[in-house]
Amino acid sequence: MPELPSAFFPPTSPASYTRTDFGSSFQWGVAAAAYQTEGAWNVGGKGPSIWDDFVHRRPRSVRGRATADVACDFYHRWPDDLDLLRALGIPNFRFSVAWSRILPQGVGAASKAGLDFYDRLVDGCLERGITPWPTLYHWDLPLALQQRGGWTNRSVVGWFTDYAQLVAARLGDRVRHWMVLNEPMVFTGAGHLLGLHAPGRRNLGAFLAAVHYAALAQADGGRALRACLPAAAQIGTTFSCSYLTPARPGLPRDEAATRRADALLNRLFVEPTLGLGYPVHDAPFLARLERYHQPGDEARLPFAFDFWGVQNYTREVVRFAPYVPLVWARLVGAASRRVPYTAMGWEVYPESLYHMLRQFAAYPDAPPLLVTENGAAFPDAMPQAGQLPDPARQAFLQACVGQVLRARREGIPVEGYFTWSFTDNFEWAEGYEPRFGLVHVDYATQQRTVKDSGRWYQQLLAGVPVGHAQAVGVAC
Ligand code: GCO
Repeated sequence: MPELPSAFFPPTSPASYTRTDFGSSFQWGVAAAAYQTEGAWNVGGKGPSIWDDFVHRRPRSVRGRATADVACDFYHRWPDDLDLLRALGIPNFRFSVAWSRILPQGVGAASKAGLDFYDRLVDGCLERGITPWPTLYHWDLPLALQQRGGWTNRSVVGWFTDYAQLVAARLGDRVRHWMVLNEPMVFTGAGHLLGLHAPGRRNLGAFLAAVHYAALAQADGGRALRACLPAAAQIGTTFSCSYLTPARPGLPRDEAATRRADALLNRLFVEPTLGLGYPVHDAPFLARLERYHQPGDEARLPFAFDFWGVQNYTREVVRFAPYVPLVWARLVGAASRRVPYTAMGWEVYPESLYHMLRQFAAYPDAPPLLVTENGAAFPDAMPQAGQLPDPARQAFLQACVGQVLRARREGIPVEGYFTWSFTDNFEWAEGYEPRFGLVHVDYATQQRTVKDSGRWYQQLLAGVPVGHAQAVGVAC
């Protein structure tokens, strides 16, 4: 067995642990998303989404001119993939519902085939003893709604809540755990300010409008679900976050830049749900969000979620930047070039997860936390004879899960951990090159091969102690 890279293990990560250390009610799972895995982009009456449009109309925006027209073909292969989940002993599966598969025009008549697909997927999970955790919006807005302004049109809030209720009415008798939005900071920022993701806009006004309407949709979406789901339903939403540290600690300009970046990247969508409003105090340009407010909005932004999904991959180092307007800050990467990086160019920094759990848990009214995404892309070899050693990913997960245990031991209410991702999949503007999966996908044949990191997870879930030094390699 290849040795696990020791550079990945901060001294604060326990050297080994077992599933029992987390308690019997801790939720273990894997996460995935519709556009990244399903394929079948125009099958079964599905309408196009902004991502279908983005990859086809602006192919150079995606590495390798890749599309997710087929992706992992999960739409057709889900029974086999769920069988594999069960074989690995993974009890919870987070996936997303593609809005335009259910409502090809975003609003109006629902597609029977689309609703049936998710109905079968939920039943397929339950039949195998796997708990389904759907997310309602993982970035694939129906194109028909984009043509009406998408997230920059205030009507999107009502379009979204109608869609949420439609899904809840169909699946709510069997699905107990729900997530409203996936990482609103990313789809508003990368999609409307940076132009890196669909719908490819680079416009401050569009970004601010999208932020405010997404924050309203987040809370109204929660209320819409609450209104039509059984009382036992758990309603959450997810937030992207990175632990931020100043490039030059102690230098007031960098410290202030770090606070502004924190307000924007980590707090923007969290604090409105608690009734704290937007973090304008630390990022004054956010006062411009008021332009999009209407009377009554203040009261609509809070919603008492049953849990928050914390999604963390790395930390960021922040430096004062006099030429970056509004936020006057930029992310500069770790000072030392000798620290390890993932294939996404993200610093390997497992303690980031612990720090973000602490930061979120520190809000007086914070609900319980679940890590709904965490993982890493590293270059993988091709599988040989059904095996694929991926010591870097395994080490990263070992260290990050250790940081979750560290948080729990300090009394931070973190109640679950979902790895991103079950299989390799379409990584947005990065195409298929970064591979995050516990399971390798050969895109030419759709063959799945469990990586050593997947076997490591299987062992952990089977109750076997896992540690820095432990070798893995049990067949499933
Ligand atoms: C996100 C998304 C996922 C990504 C993952 C790796 O966090 O960006 O939820 O869709 O694929 O995070 O970048």
